[in-house]
Amino acid sequence: SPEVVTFGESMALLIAEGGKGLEYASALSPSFGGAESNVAIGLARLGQTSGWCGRLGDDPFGRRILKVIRGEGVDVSRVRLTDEAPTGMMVRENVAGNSSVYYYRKLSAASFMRLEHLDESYIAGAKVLHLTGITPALSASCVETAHAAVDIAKRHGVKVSFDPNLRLKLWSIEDARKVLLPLAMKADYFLPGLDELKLLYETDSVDTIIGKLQELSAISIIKGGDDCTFVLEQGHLTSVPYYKVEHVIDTVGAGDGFCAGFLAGVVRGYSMVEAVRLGNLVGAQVIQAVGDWEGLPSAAEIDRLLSGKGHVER
Ligand code: KDG
Repeated sequence: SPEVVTFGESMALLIAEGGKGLEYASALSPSFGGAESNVAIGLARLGQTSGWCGRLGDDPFGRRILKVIRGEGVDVSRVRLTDEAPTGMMVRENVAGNSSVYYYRKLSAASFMRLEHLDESYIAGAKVLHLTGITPALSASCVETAHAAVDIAKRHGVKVSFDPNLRLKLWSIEDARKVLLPLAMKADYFLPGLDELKLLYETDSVDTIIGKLQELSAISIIKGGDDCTFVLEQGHLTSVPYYKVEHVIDTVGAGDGFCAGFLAGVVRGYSMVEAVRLGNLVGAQVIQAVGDWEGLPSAAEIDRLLSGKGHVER
């Protein structure tokens, strides 16, 4: 099995061109996205082995997505193209720096994921299972599948990494809390954003949030601070500063890039602070490119950045 196994929904993505709103755009450019496949691609680019499991419709978008993810070096041997339902889709516009997404993913192929689609030995052979809170937002069978995957991982001593990735266009905060908090309880690494924590724990008080996180057995990595990521490990809170970015182009996918860098650090045996530092560096690269995963850096790019040589001029 690959070092990191993840599963979830990847969808066709159509982006309105020219900074126009979708009502007026004259062209949409095709890509795809999906938080978990973004993480898997990020890991592969960093030189780690990763596997993305999921279901796509046996349609042109599904085939296209599968080919690209495979081309990125992610193991897709557990992905199925199915006639059951179509590949989900999302459409995005970015007007004056504000990005909005519209989902067309109800009853998509991924929403029909079920227990029997999980390969126990594949998960059991990994070092880390990574999942996000988007998958259980898709359907009741996806909630069950997410718990089953986590239970398999725990049975086999595989670490569980969980990013709540709260998507309020998919479910209400009340429904999300009921599902996401129990999953967080089972995680070894919990990777929420500060805004998500405020919503999940219904408080703006950072002290209250830290108190709640201390009740979990997980190490919590809190993304989205003003200028740093926080690590909460055995009652100790450490802040790891962000890298400076001159031009932010597109922030979507930054969290997934962070997770990829962090998990690369975990499987390499880095300390939590070192792993978070790599996560911060990867996240900083993603926001300097358009798209959810296109800006994910390779291991060579990371080496170049860390050695201070900057980017390659051609
Ligand atoms: O984190 C980026 C993802 O949100 C994006 O790629 C799409 O998975 C996605 C979703 O469900 O919004």
